[in-house]
Amino acid sequence: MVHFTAEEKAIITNIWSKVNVEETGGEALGRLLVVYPWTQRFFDSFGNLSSPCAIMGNPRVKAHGKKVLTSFGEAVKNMDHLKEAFAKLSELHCDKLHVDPENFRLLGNVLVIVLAMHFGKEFTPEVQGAWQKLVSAVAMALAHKYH
Ligand code: HEG
Repeated sequence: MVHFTAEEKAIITNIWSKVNVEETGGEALGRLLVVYPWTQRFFDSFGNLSSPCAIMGNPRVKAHGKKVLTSFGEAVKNMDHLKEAFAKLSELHCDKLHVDPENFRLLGNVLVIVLAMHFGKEFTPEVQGAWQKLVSAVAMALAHKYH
């Protein structure tokens, strides 16, 4: 079980309180699909994903990115029991959606990059470290129920 210090929790909560889940969620999912194009295979019902511009402007990518990042917000509220918080979603991604858990790590890394772009100087090495730790722990929690 990953342990977060009081300082890491404060850093994560502070940044999260300033995140626009719609904007950042869409941007993170869009960038995932652009940078790792094989991840598009899960979203073939989403319409036009033919170019970076099409992906970043696709309303269904934006909507799903918002849904994913909203759900990620549960991690911020449940840092002491991520496995329990994401158990149901882990089962869903494994049994129904068949998403390879490596994709959770990729999305987490993209999210850290998007946050760094948004927050600029405020995204100090301490902030980066705390967020990297959270996205890695969420990826582990989402992979936990895979069999
Ligand atoms: Mg997943 C659905 C959360 C990463 C592919 N994802 C969902 C849903 C949630 C969610 C809340 C809706 C579940 C429902 O309908 O009950 N996803 C979620 C989180 C993360 C994540 C929190 C990582 C932080 N998802 C993820 C990744 C992929 C993926 C990396 C694939 C590359 N998710 C995926 C697909 C669906 C969901 C294909 C179904 C989309 C649909 O058809 O509506």
